[in-house]
Amino acid sequence: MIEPLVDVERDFPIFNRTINGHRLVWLDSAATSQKPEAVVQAVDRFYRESNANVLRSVHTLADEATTAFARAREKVARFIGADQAEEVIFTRGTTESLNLVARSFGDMFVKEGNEIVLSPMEHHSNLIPWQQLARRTGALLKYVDLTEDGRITAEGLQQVIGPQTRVVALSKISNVLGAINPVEIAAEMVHRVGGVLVVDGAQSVPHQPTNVKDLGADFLAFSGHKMCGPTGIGALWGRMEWLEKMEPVIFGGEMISYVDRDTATWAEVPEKFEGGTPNIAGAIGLGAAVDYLEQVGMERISQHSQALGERAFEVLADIPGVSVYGPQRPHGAAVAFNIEGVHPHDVAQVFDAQAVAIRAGHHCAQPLMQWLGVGSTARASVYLYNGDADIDRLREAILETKRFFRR
Ligand code: 7TS
Repeated sequence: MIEPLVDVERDFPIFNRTINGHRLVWLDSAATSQKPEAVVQAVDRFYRESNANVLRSVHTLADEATTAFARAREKVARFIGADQAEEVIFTRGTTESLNLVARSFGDMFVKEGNEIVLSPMEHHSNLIPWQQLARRTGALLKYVDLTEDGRITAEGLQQVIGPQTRVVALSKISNVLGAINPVEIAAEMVHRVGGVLVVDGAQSVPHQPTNVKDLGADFLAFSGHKMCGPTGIGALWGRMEWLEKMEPVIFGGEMISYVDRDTATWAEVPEKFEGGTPNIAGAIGLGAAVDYLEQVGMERISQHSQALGERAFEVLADIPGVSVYGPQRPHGAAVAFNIEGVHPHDVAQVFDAQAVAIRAGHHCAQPLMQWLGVGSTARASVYLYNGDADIDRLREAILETKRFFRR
């Protein structure tokens, strides 16, 4: 039996409600995770007790807010194995982080004729910023071939990484296929030719222990809301040697050193990249989420997500008329599937009547849908509050859907 890793009703207020008369089964954590009481309270407490802007004023509340904001950055840095807290830039999330790298690093260091290596399983937020960079610079996009079951291999990477490669941008874990990608191998290859590795950690940072040095990444992007934190906060980690060289992309308050009528100079990293009032409460909430995940233990979460993802894969693959996508093992927390003859949106709707929340659609990965040869899929995704009982409910929901559409 795989049990949830936490006391679900005590830690997560949302699981105390029912939907359509049933206990909620949240199988949509790849879209966003539910929030523990500790995170809700940290945000609430900030607004009730310490609300002030950061880095600006000298009064007591400003000092408290600034200290709490700085502590949140330190927690996030430690959580991903960064050498210095300053290497963590707070952003709105993965999308903004990846746009920042493509705009800033990309416009400075990627030239006409250079190559940007991607995979067909990337989320649109790790595709379109690179497409746009290619259009601005005349660089070329190259895609690594996937194996039949949707894996990236060293051989595949070898074929596309070459002397012109400046950027390799890959997700560590796919939000659709549940594939766990060998980005560490890509790091070695791209560094040999003088390029950088950008890792989209949106689905991996919530589920695995992360150490940016072990990944070999130059940049790592992730979102707070998929790891028990609030929405609207995330981070870009980058190697300081790059961040120091890079130009900001948002100009305004708090990102400058000196301004006169015609010119301006920039503040140090990370403030240089954080123009404007940041999401202070969000950052503090993300710090609380990091504390919560560390209390449970990232190693345990990793084993749990993978075991439950693989269990879901097996259970679904066993049901006649159900196709499951991606590698069987190892398989991450997201499992995409289709029921023969039923549109994924109809699947999700029948599921909702039973309070089983899944996502249906292209999952912001249309090139992957094209690769799979489908228009869309249903997707169940698990996290630390799910267990076998939820997979049973998933199975029942599929059987019910099949009965419903046979009628
Ligand atoms: N990269 C990956 C791999 C993702 O799964 C997502 C969000 C993003 C980037 C973008 O993250 P954001 O926080 O900036 O939006 N993925 C999903 C999903 O699978 N369903 O909804 C959002």
